[in-house]
Amino acid sequence: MIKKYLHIMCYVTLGFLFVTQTVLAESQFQEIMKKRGLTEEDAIAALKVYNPSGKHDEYYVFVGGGQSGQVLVYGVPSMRPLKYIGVFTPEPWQGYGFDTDSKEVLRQGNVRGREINWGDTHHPALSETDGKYDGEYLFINDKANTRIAVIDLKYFETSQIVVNPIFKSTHGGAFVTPNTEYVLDTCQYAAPLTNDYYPIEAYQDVYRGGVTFWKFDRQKGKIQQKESFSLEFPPYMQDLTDLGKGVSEGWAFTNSINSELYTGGIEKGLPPFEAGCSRNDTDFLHIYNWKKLAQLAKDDKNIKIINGHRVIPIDVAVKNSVLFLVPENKSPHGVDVSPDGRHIIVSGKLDTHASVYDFNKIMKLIQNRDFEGKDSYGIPILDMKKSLYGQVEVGLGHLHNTFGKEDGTIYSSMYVDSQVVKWNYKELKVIDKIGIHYNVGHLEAMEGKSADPQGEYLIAINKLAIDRFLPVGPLHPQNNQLIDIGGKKMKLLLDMPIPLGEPHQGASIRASKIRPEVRFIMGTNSRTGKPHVGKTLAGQEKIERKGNHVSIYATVVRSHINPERVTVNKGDHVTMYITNVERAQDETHGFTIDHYNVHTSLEPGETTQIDFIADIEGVFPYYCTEFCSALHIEMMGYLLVKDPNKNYEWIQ
Ligand code: K7E
Ligand code: RUQ
Ligand code: CUA
Repeated sequence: MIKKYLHIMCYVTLGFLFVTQTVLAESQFQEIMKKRGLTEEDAIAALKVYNPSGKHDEYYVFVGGGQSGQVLVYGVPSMRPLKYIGVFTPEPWQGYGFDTDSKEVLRQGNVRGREINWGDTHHPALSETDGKYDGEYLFINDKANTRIAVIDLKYFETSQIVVNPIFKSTHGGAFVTPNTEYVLDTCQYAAPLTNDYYPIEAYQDVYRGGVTFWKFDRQKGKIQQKESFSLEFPPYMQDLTDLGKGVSEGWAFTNSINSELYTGGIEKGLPPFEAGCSRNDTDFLHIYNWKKLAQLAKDDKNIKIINGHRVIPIDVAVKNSVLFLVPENKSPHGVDVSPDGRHIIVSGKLDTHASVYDFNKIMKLIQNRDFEGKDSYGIPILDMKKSLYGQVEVGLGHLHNTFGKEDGTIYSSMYVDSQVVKWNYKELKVIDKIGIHYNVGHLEAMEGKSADPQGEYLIAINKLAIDRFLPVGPLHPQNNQLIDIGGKKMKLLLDMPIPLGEPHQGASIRASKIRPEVRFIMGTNSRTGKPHVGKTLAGQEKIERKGNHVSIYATVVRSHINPERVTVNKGDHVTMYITNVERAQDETHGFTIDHYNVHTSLEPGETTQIDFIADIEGVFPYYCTEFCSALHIEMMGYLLVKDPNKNYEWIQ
């Protein structure tokens, strides 16, 4: 009995404590909200995105860094930035472009002999297995210089850059096939596929567009240029692409602008380009079978070699029934295949309607050879009405799409209306709209372009920020907005300024799918993933001279650079191999030699190489650039460069 009584007393006391605590917390909440001018809705949004110290995010998001030529990685829902990955542009912190190993990667991106030190990154694509993200690799395009880069997500570093051998402009990349057999990049502005000059009058006859299929070898983690090929398209201005999956696996879809084949000519009194290229009511969606094209490309009789690259001409593709066109509303932008592969959604920038094509209907027309006619290059054109599943009025300036978790859910960006519109492409009806700040481009629901969308959150990747942040002069940061899509109505949660460049597409992936290394196997060249030729363990440090080539095998460890003196002759070629022999997580050292424009980052276990000609005489301190211990400032040494033909007073 007494025991029971005690129990009850206990509950009463606990309950009382709980209530007083809640009241206390509530009054504290009220006070903070009042002080900061927050509404209840703001406070709920804050709770949804806040990570206390040490708590990790649920998703990674990779966004193209636009004109920075880099990739930005941040976490969702906190929107905290995690990394800039140097891709097409030197990135000094990571030593990218300042040590020999990374320069080798960056210089793979030389275009026609020219060193290029920037890029315009638009569309990151995650590697896929059965259309689902597997977290192994990331690919990204450079619109400005027709390149694709491979990023190894073991290290979050760029491991390869390839340059398009035939196109002079690309935009529709990177997009991957459902098992990452190929990375696609489509042409944008047509030009001769050879590197020769042809006047603009040769546009219809000689200028061409197309799509490049970069063969990816997952084991090697590299694009295999020799096994890659392209398909030639007419000189319509190709834009974005998506790959079929599920029922449509094997097919790919690329939309285009300028079915008029207009080339402009204001100087001749013709209408400006943008007016001339949008006179027709429709443009063309290209439909092609990449699996069959890959077979065709293996046989020499189906291809022509242009700039050493295998190209399937339009007529070969037509003869083999692997290339078709279907009209689409004029000047489209995004094309997106539904998670099950059955529906193909085309955004019409100049039309308030989104078009939903039915893959089954398209296949039926192709099987029955039920064509409306041919374009001037002989490509069969399917009837638009017969190919459509339906159309929905979504709004103005429809650019891009991403898919939600529930069946048929799709989110579309309205650039002109500054809205994200949630609608159902199966039921063909609009469900919800939310205002965006401002002028949204791409948008990304979690894993929203994979075969297995996760819903939960959506990021609106906006073109204008205007008044959203503290002003920093006329060039505003970009604004990525996080939206809660877990409930019935979309709710805006958070704005994130991006001060790097204009992100276009984002690619998101559940955090548990990415398993990066925290250290390298001792002596690894991070750019190749293989043991570095200059791997040096503690006790193996040495300086070797062969003629005028001096090789230094160095180690760094808290708080010492070994060797701490290096004397060379003016004009010597110096190769310095440095190994960070630390095992502790995050014990990174940096290394630079003053005035020699070299820098490298050495993460635990990594070996990097620096090369330079010691062409300036004098005394050059070198030091560790990363605050690594209480004796970090002491982590230094000297490079001494002397002229062998001079007599120095101080030498005895
Ligand atoms: Cu719309 Cu390059 Cu995908 Cu930008 S593109 S927004
Ligand atoms: S040293 S802690 Cu320049 Cu003060 Cu960095
Ligand atoms: Cu090593 Cu500072």
